[in-house]
Amino acid sequence: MTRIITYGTFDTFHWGHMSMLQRAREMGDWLAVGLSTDEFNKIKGKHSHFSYERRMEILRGVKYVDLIFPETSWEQKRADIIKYNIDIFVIGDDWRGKFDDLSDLCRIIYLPRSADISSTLIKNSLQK
Ligand code: C2G
Repeated sequence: MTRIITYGTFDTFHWGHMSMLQRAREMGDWLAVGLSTDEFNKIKGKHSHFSYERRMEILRGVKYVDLIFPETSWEQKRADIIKYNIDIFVIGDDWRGKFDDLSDLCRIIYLPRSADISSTLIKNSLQK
């Protein structure tokens, strides 16, 4: 059984998020998602339109996701990978190279981001 992990905010859930989760899940048999809490988003310099609870409800409905747990710090990834016995860490290529230090624990794969869609784009259109 190949176990995958990914992380994100998944605000104003859209096609780019779905595609990322689908491609991540198809690399193995089980996908865990570390969902950024509202407090961790502040540390990341992000503000999400939807609360952690709402973002979690949406992710729960995605058939590619097997487990959701809170992402509360930058440093927790090593412990998560060990705890969930992870084989592959997958994230979008906007993070290329940023998590290479975890490569002693598992494979690291940066997948291409979907073009022409983002939470920022959706939020900006909502404000108009
Ligand atoms: N994504 C994508 N295409 C888009 C937008 C997002 O493939 N058009 C991917 C990102 O690359 C990421 C995932 O969807 O793998 C979640 O994106 P975000 O919610 O923007 O994640 P982010 O806030 O960058 O959090 O510690 C890591 C962070 O928590 C990542």
